[in-house]
Amino acid sequence: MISKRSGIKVLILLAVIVFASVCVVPAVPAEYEGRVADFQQTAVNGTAAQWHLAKVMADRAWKITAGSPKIVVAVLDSGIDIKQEELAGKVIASVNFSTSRTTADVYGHGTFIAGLIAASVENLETVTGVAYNCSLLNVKVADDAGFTGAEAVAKGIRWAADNGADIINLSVVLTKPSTAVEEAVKYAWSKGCLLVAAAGNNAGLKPMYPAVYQNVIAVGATDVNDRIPRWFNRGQWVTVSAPGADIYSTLPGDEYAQKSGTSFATAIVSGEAALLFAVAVDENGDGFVNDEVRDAIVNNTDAVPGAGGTGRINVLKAVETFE
Ligand SMILES: [Ca+2]
Ligand SMILES: [Ca+2]
Repeated sequence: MISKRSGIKVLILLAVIVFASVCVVPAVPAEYEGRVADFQQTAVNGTAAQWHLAKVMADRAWKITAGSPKIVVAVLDSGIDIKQEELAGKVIASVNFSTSRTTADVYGHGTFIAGLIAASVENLETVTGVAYNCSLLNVKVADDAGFTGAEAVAKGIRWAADNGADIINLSVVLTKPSTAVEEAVKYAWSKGCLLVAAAGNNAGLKPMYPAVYQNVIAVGATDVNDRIPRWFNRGQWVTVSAPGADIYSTLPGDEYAQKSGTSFATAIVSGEAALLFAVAVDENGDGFVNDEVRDAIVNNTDAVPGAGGTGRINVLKAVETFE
């Protein structure tokens, strides 16, 4: 299917390295187990499914802020199943820049991203988003086989910036630079949006786009034991790392699964950003908080040997900087 495409070939992060049905989930460290169980009763292969929430201390950050429906995260992806039980009422608008005929998520990637960011806190048996009170924009840029292109991504970024997005989640990877995408990134940043993008899963050093562009938070992956997955891109251009291996979230049709990839680490950082937008202060008086939120994320990580960027995110530490 790639051969049908002209110009830059883009693959939405097929971050589906591991599915729940076949994976062996590493044990959750003892210090996290109790807190994970407080929020997530579901276990996958005996492990607390959403271990990432406690690992990045999102559950403790919620005691300071649980975000707000006024904070809007645009998910530029394969669409979102707006009827997913965990996402009811979260998606405030949908738009389609892909070649698909529908804004629905046939491929199943965008719904997984949406759940990590905004899944309801009310149904504790399944999934809770890092910023479970926030709202979502369903910006479909990838077709029903998961492929997208620079033109769709650039249009999606501009549409999101013009339609109320505070954060733009880009779990997509272009292997070549694109002036259109770079200009769209600059435009969105100038409108106050924070852009968060995946570093990619092909274990290389080569820059990936749009992650490498200025002011975009480029996200690498860690696992449950704060080790670095072998597939993670290790370039110096990575900004921060977040949990991206054996991550549990929502699929279309009220299904759930565990998957791995920097796509999912990216969504967790977007969730952190959504919490921060609810409390951030425009300290430098430029009219926007995207710069303060970016700095709070980047400067409040935990040191993890080998992790990309400044380390693995810590949502509690970052939220506390605005207290
Ligand atoms: Ca839930
Ligand atoms: Ca500012």
